[in-house]
Formats: sequence, structure tokens, C-alpha cells
Amino acid sequence: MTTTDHKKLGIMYCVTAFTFFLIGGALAGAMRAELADTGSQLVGAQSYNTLFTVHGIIMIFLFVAPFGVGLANYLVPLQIGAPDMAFPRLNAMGYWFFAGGGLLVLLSSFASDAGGVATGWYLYPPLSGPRYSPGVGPDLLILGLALVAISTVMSGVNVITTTFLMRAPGMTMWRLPVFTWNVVVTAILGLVAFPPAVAAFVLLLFDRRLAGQAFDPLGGGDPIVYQHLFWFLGHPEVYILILPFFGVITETIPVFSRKPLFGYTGFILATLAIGALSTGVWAHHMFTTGVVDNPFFSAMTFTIAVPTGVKFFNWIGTMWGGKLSFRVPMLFSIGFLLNFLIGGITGVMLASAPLDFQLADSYFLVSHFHYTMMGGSVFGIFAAIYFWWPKAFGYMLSERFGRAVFALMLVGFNLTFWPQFVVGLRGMPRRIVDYAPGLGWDTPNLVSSLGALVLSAGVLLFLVDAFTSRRRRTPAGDDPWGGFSLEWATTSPPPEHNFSSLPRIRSERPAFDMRHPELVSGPPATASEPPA
Ligand code: HEM
Ligand SMILES: [Cu+2]
Repeated sequence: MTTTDHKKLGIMYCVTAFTFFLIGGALAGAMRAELADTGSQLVGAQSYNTLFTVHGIIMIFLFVAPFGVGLANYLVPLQIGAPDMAFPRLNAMGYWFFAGGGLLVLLSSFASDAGGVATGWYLYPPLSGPRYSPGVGPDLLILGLALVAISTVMSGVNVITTTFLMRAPGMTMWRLPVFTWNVVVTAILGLVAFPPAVAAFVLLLFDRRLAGQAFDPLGGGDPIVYQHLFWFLGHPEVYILILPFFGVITETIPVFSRKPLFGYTGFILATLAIGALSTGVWAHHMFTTGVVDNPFFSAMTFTIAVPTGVKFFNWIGTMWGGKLSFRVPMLFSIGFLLNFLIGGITGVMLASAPLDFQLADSYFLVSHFHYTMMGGSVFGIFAAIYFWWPKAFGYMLSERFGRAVFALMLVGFNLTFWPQFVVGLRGMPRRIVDYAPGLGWDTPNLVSSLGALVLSAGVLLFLVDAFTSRRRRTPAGDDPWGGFSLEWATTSPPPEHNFSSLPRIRSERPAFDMRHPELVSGPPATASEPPA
């Protein structure tokens, strides 16, 4: 409870976030059950609205993003050769703000007599204002989100300071592991993007509780201002969700291809470009408002696909001619690539303003963002779990179970979300609890709901794997995969201060160099040299 150890906090973050995933997943299951067939099966319209609102918020703010923070906490000091984070107490405080904020968010769905919050995850006024969303539910939700936002800033400050100031001798910025680079850019994005959203939330609270008029046209306010402030967070947020997992698969793919990353520098530059560009595209969420410069934001959005495309060259180029080994972390990384490719291509389609007028608020969009966030981030999360579990706990997860988890999840995921492209093109809008028969919507929806069952079976099987592996405790050794980055050069699990001795750092693959001194150019290390 009182720990300030970055490794324990990292694991606490990940476990808490994963628990939120199970809760958010259960809500999704309820929605898919309702949508499996026409007619009302399970929930009424108002509860359905609450379901998708809370589901969206949990998945984004309480699961994927904090899981990235957890990984960063666990890995950054290990990857750069530091004993802990720069501000261990701030780090602990960040965790508790996140956990507390998350609880408030959960409470918000029960606390209000007018039912839970039913505004959609972006809480647009006037719908989220006092007139249409009375009760304390939305207030709790807004407060909870503000706490989570503050916790993001705390952990961001920590990641940035630690990486800039606490690197081991020899660990230059251009030798930094790609995961660390990606979470540094993520942290900077968080620092830029969260404050405007907190401002928007606070103004919304004023409107709700103190008769403020910020977003109420009747009092001279402007709801569009809320949309600007919100999406200035909302769009970078999707990169906050994905960048850490770009980092993850860029660690795993080289290791399981037995090759160094193809185009390290290009990859880092692409990450920086994505970070910078992502702060300039927010209004593509507002094409249909008619008050933003559509051609400009459309062009910016197309542009951001370029550095993302560069990364595909890095990944494919790394695998090309490599000695591939399809261990479970590699399988999930390849699943990430397949799903994210589909998500990316449909994203470029939506970046075109004319197409977006057609497809906005349809199931096409719902499917697009699940392909990026679920098909990308979540597969990245599982790649990370299977990859670093042996480091964190000293024993392996099962390869056999892992393959089955992967197969169920990949098939289940695509069964769930591919039919939603179809039904979206057939005109089904998002956020509806029921639909009429005879529109060609029934079969895709049924397939989608069955797919969600397959997907859940995969997730449950993972839980079984985690528990049985814990019993079995197949020892992992310090470096079960032949890893490249520094964390593989210490014991599994690492000692409290991470390293009892550090290898010399002469490239971005210090653990590899340590195992293969014959491949490293330059004079061999001598005993007179200071320990690097
Ligand atoms: C576990 C598998 C998942 C299933 C079966 C699922 C299913 C759904 C469904 C049925 C909806 C409501 C669609 C509508 O009525 O418009 C929805 C909305 C949403 N989901 Fe998921 N989802 C899953 C995972 C995720 C993940 C991992 C994320 C994000 C990281 C996510 C983010 C969202 C968001 C942002 C919304 C929109 C909420 C809104 O309209 O305000 N989902 N999901
Ligand atoms: Cu966006």
C-alpha cells in the first residue's frame, strides 16, 4: 500500500487497469447481448446509453492508457539503467489518484437517481449540462476523470525527468530503447493535451453546479468551445493509447526476428512526428459541425498517416530476412500489425471529410476505432504481458495456453468487428439499443455478438494461464528470449535497486552486446575501466 518502488507500482497499475478491462468488457458483453437480435432482450434505451458511455470511458481512461503508464513505470528505469523513477513518491501518488478516480467513475454509474451518465464518452454539453443530465452521476464522473488526468500528468513528469536525467553512463538518447522513446513522447503528449480537457471539465462543473454559462448558448456560452477543448485532448489521447504499444511491438519484433530494428533513427523520428502532428488534427472530430476548416484538418490527418506508414516499413523491414520465431509475444505483435493495418486504412478513409459526412456516427466508425484501439493496443498489451511476465515474476507463462489465447482472441476479435464495417456501410448508426428487422443488419450483428463470446473465451483462458502458470512456476532464467535491451541484463525478477552491475552500453542493444562480446567492435573492456 505504501510502496514507492517503481516495479511494484508498475505491476499495481497493470493489474488495476486489467481489472478495469474485465469490467469494461463485461459492459461490452451486455451491449453485444442486447444487439444480437432485434427487439429488446436485456436493457432499456437509457441503460444502454449508460453502458456505452461507461464502457468507452473505462476502456480509454482506466484500462489502455494506465496500462501503458504501468508498463512505463516498470520498464523505463530498467531499460535506462536507473535504480528507480526520479520522483518515487509522486509516482505512488499518481497511482492512488488513478485508482481513486477510477472508483469515482464506477460509482458515477450507480449514484444518480436519474440513472447513470448517458452522454457518450466525450460528455458534450448541452447533453451533459444541468438541464439534460441532472443528478450527481455526471459530477462524480467529471471529478473522477479530473483525478485520472492529474495522475497522468504526475506520471508523465516522472517518465520525462527520469529519462532525461537518470540514464546510465553510455546510454545516450540515440541508444534509448524504442519502448522508452515511445513512452517519453506519450508523456509529453499527455502534458500538452490533458490541461485543456481539465479546463473543459471544470467549466462544465461550473455550468452544472454554479449556474455557469460557459457552454450554454442561452447565457451567451458556446458548446462548440467544449468540443475544441475536449478534442484537443481527445485526439492526442488515441496516440497516448497507441504509442506505448508501438513501442512494445518494436521491442518484440527485432528480438523474435533475431535482427536489430530496421531503421532505428527513422522510427524515432516518425514517433516524434506523430507526437507533433497529433496535436494539430483534433477538429477532424468536428467536420460535421461546419465551423472548422475541413480541408486543413483533413490534410493534417492524411499527413499523420505518413509517419505511421514509415513504422510499417520498420516492422516489415525488421522481419524481412530475419530468423523468425513465433513465440507468443511475437504472435500478438503480428496480430497487432494485421489489425492495426485495417484500423489505419479505414482511418484514412474517415479522414476524408466527404466520406466522413457519410460514415460519421455509423458502425463503420465504431469498427474503425476498435480495430485501432482494441486490435492494436489490446494485442500490444498481451504481447507485453507474455514478453515481460518472466522478467517481472521469474517464471514463464505457458506457450501452449498462450497460442490458444492468441487464436481465440484474433478470430474472436475479427468476428466481432469485421461485420460492423458491413453493417455500418448498410447504414446502421452507432449508439442505438435496437433496430428493425429486414434492413440487412440482423446477421452481421448476430455474428458480431458470437465473435465477442469467442473473444471473451480468449481473455478468460489467459486468466487460467496466469493462475496455472503461477502454480507451475516454470523458471524463466534472466533472459528467456535472448532480449536486446538492458532489462534482460539483470535478474528475473530484478533486485530492489535493479542492477548489481551494469554492462557496458555501446549500442541500443546492450544486453545483446553483453552476450556476444565477439560481435562488438572496439577494444575489449579492461579491468581498469570504470564500471559503466
Ligand atoms: C472487449 C471487446 C469489446 C467489445 C465487444 C466492445 C463493444 C462495444 C460496443 C457494443 C459499443 C457500443 C457501440 C454503440 O452502440 O455505438 C462500444 C463502444 C465503444 N468502445 Fe468498445 N468494445 C470492446 C473493447 C473496447 C476497447 C478495448 C476500447 C478502447 C480502448 C473500446 C472503446 C470504445 C469506445 C470509445 C466506445 C464509444 C463509446 C461512446 O459511443 O461514447 N472498446 N464498444
Ligand atoms: Cu482524432
